[in-house]
Amino acid sequence: MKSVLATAHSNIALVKYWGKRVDADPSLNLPAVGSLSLTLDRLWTETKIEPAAADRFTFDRREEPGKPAAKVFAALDRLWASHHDGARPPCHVESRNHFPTAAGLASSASGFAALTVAAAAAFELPHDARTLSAFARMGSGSAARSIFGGFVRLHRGTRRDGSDCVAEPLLMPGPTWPLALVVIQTTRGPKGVGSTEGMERSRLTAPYYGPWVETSPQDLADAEAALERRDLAALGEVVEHSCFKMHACMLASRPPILYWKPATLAVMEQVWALREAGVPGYITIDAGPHVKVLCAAEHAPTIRDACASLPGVEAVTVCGPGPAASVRVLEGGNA
Ligand code: 2P0
Repeated sequence: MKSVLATAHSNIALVKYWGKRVDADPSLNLPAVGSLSLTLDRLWTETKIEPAAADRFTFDRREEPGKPAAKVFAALDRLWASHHDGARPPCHVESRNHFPTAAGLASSASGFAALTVAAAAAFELPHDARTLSAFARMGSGSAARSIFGGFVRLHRGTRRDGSDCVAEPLLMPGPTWPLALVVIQTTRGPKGVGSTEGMERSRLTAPYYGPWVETSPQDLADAEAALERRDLAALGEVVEHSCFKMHACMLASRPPILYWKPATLAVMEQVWALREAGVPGYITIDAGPHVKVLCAAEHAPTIRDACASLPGVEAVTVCGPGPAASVRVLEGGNA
C-alpha cells in the first residue's frame, strides 16, 4: 500500500435528502430520494492514511477508539475487499477538519469523502470517481456528493444493489455566474436528534413522508432546469421549498423533530426582509439550527453583515463553490 493525503470539501444540499430506501440492504445506505448540492470552498477535511503496525484512528490530533474508529475501519474493509483478497493491511488514519472555529457544522460529508479517496489511492484501487461516490455513500449519504466539486446530483437509483445510486457533477459556477453560500451559525444547543435516527422516525411516523418522497423527483428536475438556465431566482424557489418541506416532515414526526432555535427564525425573517428590499438570498437548513443562504456573490457581504448582528448568531462564513476531492501520494509513500 501507499502513504497518501486526501482532501475533500463539505457540501450543502439544495434539494434535500431525508429518508432511506427500505427495499434494499440497509448496509448499502441507499437514500429514498435523490439530492442536489453545492460543494463549498471553506469547509474541508484532510485525511492521511499510512501503513501501521495496527489500526489506529486520530481525529483532530486526538486518538479516537470506539464507534467512530469502527465506522472508519469498516469503510476501509469494504474498499479493500472490493479489489483484494485476504486481510487488509493495518493502517493509521489521521483526519483533520478545516472548518470555521466551533462550527457545529456537519462534517461527515467531507470526512467520508476524504477517507474514501484516500483509501482508494492507498490501496491502489482502479475505481472511478462515480464508484468512489457509491463507497462514500455507504459511510454517509451526503458524502457521496463531496467526491465532486460545484453543483452535484446524487441519483436515487432503482437497483437493489445500489450500483446506480452514484453522484454526478453538474456544473461548476465560475466567474460567469458568481454564487456564494452564506453559512450563518446560530445558537449552539445540546445536539439534536441525529440524522439517521431522525430520518427513520419521519419514515415511520410522519404523514407527510410519503408525499415528501413522491414530490422529490419534480424538485430535482426543476432545480436542474434552473441550473441550466443559470436562473438563481428559480433555483432559490426550489431550494426553499425542498428545505421547508423536509422540515415540515421532521415537525410532523412523532415525537416531533425541531432543529430550529430562536436565532434560526430571526435569520429567516432577516433574509426574507432583505429579499423584499431587493437583495435576493434563498434559505436552506439541515438537521441543525444553522441557516445557509444561497445568493449572488455580490450580495453575500450585505447578507453576512445583516445576519451577523442578530441575537444568537455566533459566526457567519461566506463560502464559494468548492473543488472535487483530491489525493496525492506522499514522499517515499510506497510500503
Ligand atoms: C442532506 N442531510 O441532503 C440532508 C439534509 C441532513 C438534512 O444528508 O444517515 O449524515 O449518514 O446517510 O449524510 C445528513 O445526513 O446521513 C444529511 P446518513 P447524513 O444533506
